Amino acid sequence: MVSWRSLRHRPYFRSALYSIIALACFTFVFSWNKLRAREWMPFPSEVVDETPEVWDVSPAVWEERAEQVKEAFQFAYHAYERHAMPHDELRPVTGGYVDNFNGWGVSMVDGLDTMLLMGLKAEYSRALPEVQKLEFQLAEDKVVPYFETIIRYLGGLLSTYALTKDEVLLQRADELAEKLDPVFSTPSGLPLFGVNPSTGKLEGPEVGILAEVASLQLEYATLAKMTGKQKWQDRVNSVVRVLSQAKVQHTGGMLPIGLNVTDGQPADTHLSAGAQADSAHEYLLKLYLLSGKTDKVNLEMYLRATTHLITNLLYLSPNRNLLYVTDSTHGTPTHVFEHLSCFLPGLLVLGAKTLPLDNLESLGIDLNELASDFGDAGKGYRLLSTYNLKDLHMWAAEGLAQTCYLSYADQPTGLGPDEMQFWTPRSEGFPWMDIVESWRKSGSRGSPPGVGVKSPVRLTRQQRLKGDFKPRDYSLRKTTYLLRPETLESLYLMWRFTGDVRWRVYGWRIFDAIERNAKTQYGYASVRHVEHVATTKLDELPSYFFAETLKYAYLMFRNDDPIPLDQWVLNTEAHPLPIHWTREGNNV
Ligand code: DMJ
Repeated sequence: MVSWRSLRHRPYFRSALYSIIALACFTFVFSWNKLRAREWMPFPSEVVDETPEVWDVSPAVWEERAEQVKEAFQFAYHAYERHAMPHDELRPVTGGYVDNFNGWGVSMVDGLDTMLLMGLKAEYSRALPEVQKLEFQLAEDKVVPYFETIIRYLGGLLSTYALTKDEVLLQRADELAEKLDPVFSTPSGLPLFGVNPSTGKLEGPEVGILAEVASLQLEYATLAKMTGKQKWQDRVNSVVRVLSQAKVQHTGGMLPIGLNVTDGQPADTHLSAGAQADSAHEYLLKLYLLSGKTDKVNLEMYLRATTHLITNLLYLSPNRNLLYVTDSTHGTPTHVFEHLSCFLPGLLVLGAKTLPLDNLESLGIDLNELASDFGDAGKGYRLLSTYNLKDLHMWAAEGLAQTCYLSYADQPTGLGPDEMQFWTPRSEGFPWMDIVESWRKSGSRGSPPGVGVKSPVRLTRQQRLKGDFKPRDYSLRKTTYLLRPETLESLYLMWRFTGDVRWRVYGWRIFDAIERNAKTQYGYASVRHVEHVATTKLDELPSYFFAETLKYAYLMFRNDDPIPLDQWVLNTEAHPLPIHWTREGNNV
């Protein structure tokens, strides 16, 4: 046996021991520095510089930025083609794939129109034969999630058909709608959660989710126009009829999240602009626009939803006066602000710039009459009818877009969290309209409350460790950045409609933060914690990154406007659908 005493005097053993100690010291110092870097990494200087000169860059620079977005698309999409196609999504950390939306190649179909807008003809030509092969089959024990399939697959096929007139796209769209059609076999005509396209087996609860049962109308109205089939328009009409007959007096005219698919009536009082509700509100305005501004039923529902939302779900934070939108149950707000809700400023600016909100009489609409049988729940309508509604919607859009941007700029990574919990020193919070009212009564001096340029606030390491969120007015409820598009979507719409370069610059900073913090060997990945600069990447690259996130960034930085918003309506997955459909027009 060799003893420790004899071993430690042997020269080779000593050098091995010294090497191990050196290696351990190095590893310790390296990890310590990495840990410290997590907290102390300096902010990129551009994030804090708010001087107009920084905003004022030449058109050539914007063109170059659009090119960078296109390169980002190519980088990730080529990796998807190499490692994941024809499966659904690429795993951007390991280079694997996942089938989470039926296994029909959702990233490809969701990304088709973005390729075309970016002029990526080679990628499009490689994708088209794959579309040709689609059969929409599924194992017998599974069901297609109807809503996600409509907004991603059907939306993607229809918009791409509108841009190219490649017949195979319309054929596939029509086949897909046929295979999913059994979902409408409910007494109300609202769709069920899912169906097996081969067997017709249905699945879904009695109480459906608002966003899932009421976000198909744009796609089906377009399919009806393109195929000439009345059947698809009938599907739209049933859903619109149910929504317009739902008893919403107790919820101030806003549809709650739970809708019973048998009788079409509200099943709860949970009101939200975020998860499970978002696109249902969005489609009310967009259906009016898609109809060439003739469909008054949807317009009136939009006015009701936004009136209740503005008077009951918008709040100001106590220190920074950040405007945010929250959800509520039985009228009690949670003060949670979701990334998903950041589509709302974009929707409000779209409405404010396309509707005669300051002259609703020209359309024969009286805001008060929309709530004539609401009793006390109608008081918000009476208040808003004393305002210039166009101004009010614009203020809300501007304040919310600023908060959505700050939710990114406040973080060391420059990426925004999935959910924030706003802090309020009194349980009822600070309803925005109360403060707007006081501001008006005291002479409307300065910017309206919550509106205007605000600086980011970074917590110190000490504050973060202590959980002291008061300087920022919120804590992070979900720390992930899931490559979501909503903030870029709103910044794009704010920029297109106001021409204020500030929104475009904010968009550029967000894209830059994605580039710096979410890029992997194979593409871009969701990020686990937006406060950790040495980011931990999650092995997921959702298809909406191709359909929406990169599309909005690209359209915002391009100097021309290939999708003019008086001719196109974007579905909730950013697929452009033509307002005036002709087989001959609309090509890019
Ligand atoms: C997208 O799939 C759609 O925008 C949908 O309406 C909700 N959000 C996701 C992306 O965050």
